[in-house]
Amino acid sequence: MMKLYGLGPTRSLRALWALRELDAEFEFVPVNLMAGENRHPDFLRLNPAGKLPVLVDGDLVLTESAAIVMYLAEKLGGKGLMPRDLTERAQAYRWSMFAVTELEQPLWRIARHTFLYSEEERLPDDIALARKDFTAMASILDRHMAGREFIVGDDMTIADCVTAYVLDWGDEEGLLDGCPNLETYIERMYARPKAPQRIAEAMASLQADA
Ligand SMILES: N[C@@H](CCC(=O)N[C@@H](CS)C(=O)NCC(=O)O)C(=O)O
Repeated sequence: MMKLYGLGPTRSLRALWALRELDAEFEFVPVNLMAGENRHPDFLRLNPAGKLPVLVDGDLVLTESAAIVMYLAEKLGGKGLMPRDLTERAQAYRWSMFAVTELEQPLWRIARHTFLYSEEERLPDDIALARKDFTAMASILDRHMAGREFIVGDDMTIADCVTAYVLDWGDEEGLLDGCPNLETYIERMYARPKAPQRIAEAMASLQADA
């Protein structure tokens, strides 16, 4: 059975979303980042970068949340998420890349300069720039979403799995105020019966378990 190594409010939510939408059988293996379990030699053998999520499927050990979503959609093809039409598939790749490079990177910079780097390393000015970068790119997607239910075509695709999570993250940062289409899009996506927890909810359950 496939194993997903992850933890509540992390990018493992993306992989979890794809597994659930595709009705895949899998075991969820929690990795406690706060306890440093991601630095244990056994985990580093799976991902030398010490990051979550990791998917293990037989001999395949796959890192990178977006790649995991794409792999699952290919592997369980026929169950959805990967458009059959080449042009639509190209658009699904395009928007997935847009999410990880244009939307996620500024959010990552905000996280790094807010709490991940040591206090001496943090650059408050970069937070302001990153907020501006995110907002500019989010407005591009907001315009694209006018009149659309999903990012590509008429059904949920990999692009939605990869992007809805990052928009929820942007929403946590209060950066979606000027993007009404994206606000309704994430509400709609997370109302799906197989959607994973939202970041705030996953964070709250993690704190309750601690
Ligand atoms: N590009 C990677 C990023 C993975 C990543 O940074 N994961 C975070 C949690 S969201 C992590 O495991 N951080 C632990 C660390 O960096 O020590 C992906 O999308 O999978």
